[in-house]
Amino acid sequence: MWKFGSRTHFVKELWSLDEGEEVSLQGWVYRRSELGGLLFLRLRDSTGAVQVVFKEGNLPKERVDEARKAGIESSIWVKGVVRRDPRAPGGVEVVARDFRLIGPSENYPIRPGAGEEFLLDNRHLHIRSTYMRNVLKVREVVISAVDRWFRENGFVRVEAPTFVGAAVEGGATLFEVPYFGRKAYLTQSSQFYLEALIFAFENVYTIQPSFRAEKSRTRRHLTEFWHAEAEMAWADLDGMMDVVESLITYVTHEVVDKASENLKALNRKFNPVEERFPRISYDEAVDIAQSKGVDISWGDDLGTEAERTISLEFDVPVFVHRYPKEAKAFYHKPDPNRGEVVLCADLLAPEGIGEIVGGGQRIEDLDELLGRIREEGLNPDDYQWYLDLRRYGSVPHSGFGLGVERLVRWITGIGHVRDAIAFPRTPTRLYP
Ligand code: NSS
Repeated sequence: MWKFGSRTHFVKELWSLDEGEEVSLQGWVYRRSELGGLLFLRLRDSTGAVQVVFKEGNLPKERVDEARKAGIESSIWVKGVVRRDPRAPGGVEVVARDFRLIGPSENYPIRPGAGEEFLLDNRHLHIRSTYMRNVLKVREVVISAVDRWFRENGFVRVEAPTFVGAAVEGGATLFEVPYFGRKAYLTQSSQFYLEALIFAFENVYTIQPSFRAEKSRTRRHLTEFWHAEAEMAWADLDGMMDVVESLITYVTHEVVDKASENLKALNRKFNPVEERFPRISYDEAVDIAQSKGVDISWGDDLGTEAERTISLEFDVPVFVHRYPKEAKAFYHKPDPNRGEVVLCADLLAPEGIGEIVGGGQRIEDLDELLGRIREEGLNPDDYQWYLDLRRYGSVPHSGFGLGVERLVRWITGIGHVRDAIAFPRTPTRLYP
């Protein structure tokens, strides 16, 4: 005897069952139609969707009537038998023998053709869509792969605070929060805390949100994004690029291994990348951008347009290293062979995506760091603990930050980083 509310199978398991086998399923109504006296409900669970056919005679009339009332996104329980039918999507359907409407849903607001803003206002519902579920599944595989790569390569996972007292990446994008009569900020990057933690663990990483008050409305900026950051004692710029290269290579292989169905459903043809990635200097990058007509002069940071242009020149990720000192934050170590540039590197993803990783070698000398803090007009008092790291056993060290949503955007081929996160935060979006 069946027990109401129990589930014997997930949808994805149906395809390996024999014709006539009895199953109980739970899920949501994904599509519905009626044809020639037959009711068809497509039931979706977390593993897939299957067509369920209701025919009077196979189950009591009141159960069929109950099923008729099940609107799109109602939650339902069905018992039935597996039937192979070439006319059913995927070649398998379930012939209903019993039914319960568990949570009704009437006039589900999301319909085909809904506009972008409407979908964002209804993100709490839209995450159920095939599109969002596929993108978010790729995201989950990406985050797990990043975590696994670090753990398997000798990094210790750590966490840093969200409330902080001073800027890492420049004051212009700081979110200010009242803090018991003082000002606090939301962290822009966990880098400085990771720099402190290398003295305990040498190689550390974290995966947590960073916040930027970016007013620019672009396809690659969120005000809250997930940041995978790493810091390594004794590593130089080349060592840092080697790590980024292995990490990204691994993640792309994992996604193709574990989420190929999701990429296919997104119509995305994506091939895993192989080490090594080209490494070009900022000077070369500016030459390329200028030769393609981008308005940029030596000394400017590479903007969206320059990055797009450069990344379109390569069909693999490319490192751009040694930017002018003025274009980068104060903590970057100047190149000893060429004082006007710093030992940093950004990784640009192909297809016009642009920067997905930023990092480099840090200044390890106390006086040099103090000098740079003063040069940038910052207050050394705000950075005393950070300066202490140079007072007590300083070491050469390097690290980087990877924007999770930007990486997911590239891998999935979606048009905007906001779809790479379930509940995006942008200057105009705080709901849902
Ligand atoms: O500003 S970064 O280039 N670098 C840092 O924050 C360093 N302190 C990281 C470190 O060395 N530990 O940001 C790093 C990455 C960047 O390449 C993007 O992929 C991502 O963080 N990022 C963003 N993603 C989405 N939205 C916004 N606003 C954003 N800003 C940076």
